[in-house]
Amino acid sequence: EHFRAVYEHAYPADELMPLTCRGRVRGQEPSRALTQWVVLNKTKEFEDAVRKVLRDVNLDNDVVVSVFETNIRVLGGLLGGHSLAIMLKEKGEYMQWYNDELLQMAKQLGYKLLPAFNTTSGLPYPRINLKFGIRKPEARTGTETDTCTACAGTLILEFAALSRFTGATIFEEYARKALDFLWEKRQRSSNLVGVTINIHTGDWVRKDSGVGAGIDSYYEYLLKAYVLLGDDSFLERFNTHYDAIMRYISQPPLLLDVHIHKPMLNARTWMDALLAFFPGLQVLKGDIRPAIETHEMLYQVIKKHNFLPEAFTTDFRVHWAQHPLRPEFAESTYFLYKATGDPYYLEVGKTLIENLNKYARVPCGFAAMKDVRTGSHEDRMDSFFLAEMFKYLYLLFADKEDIIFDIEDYIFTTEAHLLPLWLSTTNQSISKKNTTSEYTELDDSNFDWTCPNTQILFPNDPLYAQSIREPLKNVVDKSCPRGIIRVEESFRSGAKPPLRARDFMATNPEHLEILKKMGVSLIHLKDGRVQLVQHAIQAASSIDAEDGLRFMQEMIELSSQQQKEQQLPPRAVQIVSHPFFGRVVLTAGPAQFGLDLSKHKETRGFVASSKPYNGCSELTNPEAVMGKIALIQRGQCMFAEKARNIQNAGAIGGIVIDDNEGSSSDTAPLFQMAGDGKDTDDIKIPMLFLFSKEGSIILDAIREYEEVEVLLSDKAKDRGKGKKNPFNLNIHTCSPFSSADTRSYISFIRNKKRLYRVVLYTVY
Ligand code: DMJ
Repeated sequence: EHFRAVYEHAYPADELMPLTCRGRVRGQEPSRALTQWVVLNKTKEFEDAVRKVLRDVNLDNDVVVSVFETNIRVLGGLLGGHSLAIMLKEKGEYMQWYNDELLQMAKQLGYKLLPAFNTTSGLPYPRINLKFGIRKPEARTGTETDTCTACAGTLILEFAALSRFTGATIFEEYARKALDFLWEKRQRSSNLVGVTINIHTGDWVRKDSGVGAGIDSYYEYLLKAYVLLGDDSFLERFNTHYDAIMRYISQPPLLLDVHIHKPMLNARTWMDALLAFFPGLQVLKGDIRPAIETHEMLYQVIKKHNFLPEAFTTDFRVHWAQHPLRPEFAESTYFLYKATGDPYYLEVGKTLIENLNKYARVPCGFAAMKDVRTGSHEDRMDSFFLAEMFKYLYLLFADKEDIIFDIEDYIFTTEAHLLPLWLSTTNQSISKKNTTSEYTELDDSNFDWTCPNTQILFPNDPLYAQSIREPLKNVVDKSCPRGIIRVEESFRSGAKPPLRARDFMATNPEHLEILKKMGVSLIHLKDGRVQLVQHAIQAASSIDAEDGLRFMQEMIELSSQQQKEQQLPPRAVQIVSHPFFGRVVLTAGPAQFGLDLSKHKETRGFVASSKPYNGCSELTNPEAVMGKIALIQRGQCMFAEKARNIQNAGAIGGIVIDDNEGSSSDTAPLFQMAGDGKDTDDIKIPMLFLFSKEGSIILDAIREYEEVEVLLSDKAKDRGKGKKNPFNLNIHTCSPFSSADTRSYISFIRNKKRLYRVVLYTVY
């Protein structure tokens, strides 16, 4: 149904904008959702989709694209489409007319990407112009110096497949060269790689290292390159990195970023949503226990916030509130189900589907969550939602006979396109001979479990996975990490540290001396923040170590207080009339005056534009806004003045819409509408602010449906089923301590500029 919606409302644009039911155009690239039709057993639809792509797609557009995204989404989509097209053709019923046209298109695209590799390192430039290539004036790209590790290290599957399908070896050679370079540049003592690297010098630009954003699929492609191409050197590299990941980054059930040079040092106190793919990769590696643990932790975060927030803290609070419908968790759920056969993972999948239907479904598709706390939406549905999320969820519940081919004969690319495993024996002219292995013998001690089989892994123990999950049952909601208990105990004495957190100055040498004595080290982060890490064993004495713990605890409290002060509570405008029925939720900014929606019941009403539209003088259409929620344009007078004018005209609420065309809460920070410096107690109605992009969704709705009813609230309410509001925001009281006994850390904001910027946003 939703693939059809894409074709109906968006085609030939790349993606559907699900709130406005329009196509999102970024250049006429091929449809990125080809392979799904075959997996869903919609062979006829696949055939039609291929014809459409061949008829409508033009790769010669003057558009600057990401080499990484174009590779995984477009090239991978074409190659996956080709793989399934030839499989169907061979079966003799469908695609009989097919003559490698998708492959020819893939080859054309492959050649268009090659100029990006024109660097001394062999690492590709991050962006390329599909028509003009790179570094020419009209290309508008080619001056970049850095790229991310995943950007340079996620090419080998598609590029090798292209080489092996066509016999043109250059693609595989280039992808191998980039991988060889990254391998050479790994930090030799930790065997970890950083997040970004200079493509000319090979220096690490960001020296933090995790398994999420910026690195994720580099690791995935090393292991999958081994599976697809059968080349041991990829497995050796993967295993070396994997050991390092398990030693430093994996702190079960958490996966925490560290510094490549000092891998015992955590680089952050939060995790990003992209790392949710990692349990799936661990299944492929055969390391099931930590996969079950991390997956369970992630599932509890999802149960708490309905979706995996883009980033969440070590005590499972929201760090970045958006959720662009990422598929990684569904992917890991699918692989864990395949590995364990435990029906628990079907229940997990069911919850994912229920939450998608309940919170993300909108009239034209599924909308990304702008803020999981308020339930507000963004007008986007990324192609990975169709290519990956739908596919993994479908496959999770599919029986073998539901799929018309044997999926075990294929490998999933990072975008879940399918490449056939028989490629390993085809056109292998550039495989092993170009790679030099540092190993004489392959360390495969942990590799006997490849393609996990429940019989081998946990014979006669159907409760194996459950027994690993059980101790983690309350990890998110009820239990605090162990470290905090020690601190609380030490606090019972009431003693105070020799240096109080609130007095601490990072530039005061005496303070630094005290810190050192307490075993606390201080790191200045590039973004202006300061990170404190305590190693109790580095303290001068056990008493100093205890003082250090007290100091850290104070600092944590101070930091979370500061964060709370800076946080802008977003509000929600929900369109509740036909055909939206509460399914479209827009992120809104609050006002420092008028009815506080976090304390009062929501306000519901039909909307009406005020006249004058800026609301800066007495309204000339009071009869139109009476008893309604007035729409007013930003500008020309104070927000409070607008509020008074619409209130006097009898409005029950107001929505101020930004006058800066194109502004959006996707790109601009939300702010609170300030009063006018005088007493604003006379303003009794609720006032919310929408950026222009969100505002135009309401204005468009009025144009189309005339009568538009909205709900102003602090978070989206249940969609008319009379149930309690499903968007619970649980405030967790644990502090972000590491569970390691001797280590605690905190990263806090002491950058006055940032504070000042936030203050600035709150004034009119
Ligand atoms: C996908 O495009 C790919 O899986 C990529 O490797 C990282 N994640 C996105 C979707 O979240």
